[in-house]
Amino acid sequence: MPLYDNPVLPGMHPDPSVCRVGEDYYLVCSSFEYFPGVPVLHSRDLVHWRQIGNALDRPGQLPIPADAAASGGIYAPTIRHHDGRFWLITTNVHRGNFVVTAEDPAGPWSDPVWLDLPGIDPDLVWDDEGNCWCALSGTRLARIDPEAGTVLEGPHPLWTGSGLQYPEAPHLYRIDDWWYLLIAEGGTERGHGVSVARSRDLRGPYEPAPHNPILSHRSTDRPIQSTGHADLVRAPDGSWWMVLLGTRPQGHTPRFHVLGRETFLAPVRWVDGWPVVDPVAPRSEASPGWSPVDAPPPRDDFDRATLAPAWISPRSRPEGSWSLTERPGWLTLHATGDTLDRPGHTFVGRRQQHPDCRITARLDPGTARAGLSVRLDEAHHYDLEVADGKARVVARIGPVRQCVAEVPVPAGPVELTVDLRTTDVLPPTVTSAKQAAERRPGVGATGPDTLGFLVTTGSGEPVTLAELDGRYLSTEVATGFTGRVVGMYVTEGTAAFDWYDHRPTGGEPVIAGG
Ligand code: 6LW
Repeated sequence: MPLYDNPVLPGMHPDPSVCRVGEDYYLVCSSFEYFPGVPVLHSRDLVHWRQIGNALDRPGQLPIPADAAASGGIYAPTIRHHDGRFWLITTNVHRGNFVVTAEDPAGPWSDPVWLDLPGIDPDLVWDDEGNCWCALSGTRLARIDPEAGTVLEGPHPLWTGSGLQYPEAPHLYRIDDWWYLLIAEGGTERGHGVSVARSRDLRGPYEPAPHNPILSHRSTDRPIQSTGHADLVRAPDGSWWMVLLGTRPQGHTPRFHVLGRETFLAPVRWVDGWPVVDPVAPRSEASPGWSPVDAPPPRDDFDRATLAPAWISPRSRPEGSWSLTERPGWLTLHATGDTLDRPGHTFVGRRQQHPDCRITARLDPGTARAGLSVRLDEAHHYDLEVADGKARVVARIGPVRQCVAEVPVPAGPVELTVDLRTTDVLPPTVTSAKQAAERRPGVGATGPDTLGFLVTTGSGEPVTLAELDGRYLSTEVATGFTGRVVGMYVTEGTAAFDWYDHRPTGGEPVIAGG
């Protein structure tokens, strides 16, 4: 049997939900303040995924206030296929829960049908009589009309879990005359876990599994942490699988995760009528449906008429702020705000997907101020930018904004590179010459990674401007639900990007004990 590597969706892909139609799986996850929202991915084997669209790709589907805080926006969708249609329910934390539907999961998806039903993490399920039910965090259950957006009954309390904090992320499944209720508990940090209960009656009462949580990596030294917020799916061969979120913290205690919460895959077996999941391994045996897909090319040349679905922008991407036709073969960006420190700027980026990777963009700055930024949010980003004949690195960490390096550059296109390398995470006290010799170069040897910023002009060699400690662009420092996004931006005038190239450079990340 082939082996697969976890995470199956690296980079910020939290709160995964999956459904199967025939041989095809479709997965969605949270997108928070980013536009377009709710990435939709397709796979034939649950291992190899390709993004086929975004469910919320029209501004009218995704009302996010222009000044919304980071980690607002869209939380925790559920995707299901019912009656020949795809149904997706999710929460816009500024407005409430809503349903969108599609014939084709690649889109277009409908406009939202809003529900007057407070709470997060909505689930959708249909009972044997065709009634539609929505479970929510808490957990609670309401009968709804998903086409009209009306609540017909409830919400009733359902199950409060095994006693850990935040019983949330409910999903209900009809399996062998039982209703199974899968939830997350313990909070989305290191205490996260998955618990399950079952009932003959959808409304309950629910009987907890004898061994809850059925999955948690809390208090272990496993490289994958925070495992929780799961969804179950049955493969065509009858095997069961769980998609779930987890993190890969790096560095010395308290350890830092920088890619956000990622999507992992775990096999599920049934013992005495309960799902059993082993701890999530970095590498496991795949399902029989093994079906690799071509990885997307590492370089986007901006030669197509539309932006690939992986490109995201904080809060909105207004018409007129970007163009692929103004200068064919280039992505032209027009400034909408004068700083990355506040919402409202022009930024087009992608999730950082590998702990060790190198990202380069070719920029024609013209007379603009433009560059490449690695961001967690408006208060946590490192920028490599060109303006006024100079390239500079600017670090924004909390209340501090500092230019840390500056070099003159000739007029004309430049290549901007961010080289992200996981750092040596030996304990701060080096106890042997061997340990000292093994220590890899880099500042912040106890942080998760080091970010090198390089500029290349003409046919010259790359010049390193700065090497910065990655811990300040981690969730542990910035707080929130998102991971790093690396993107092109302009904060003054108009600039054009010829291509953007991102490729993994490392082997397995170096993992330290706490
Ligand atoms: C989501 C909740 C959670 O709504 O984090 O890990 C929240 N689980 O279920 C945001 O992603």
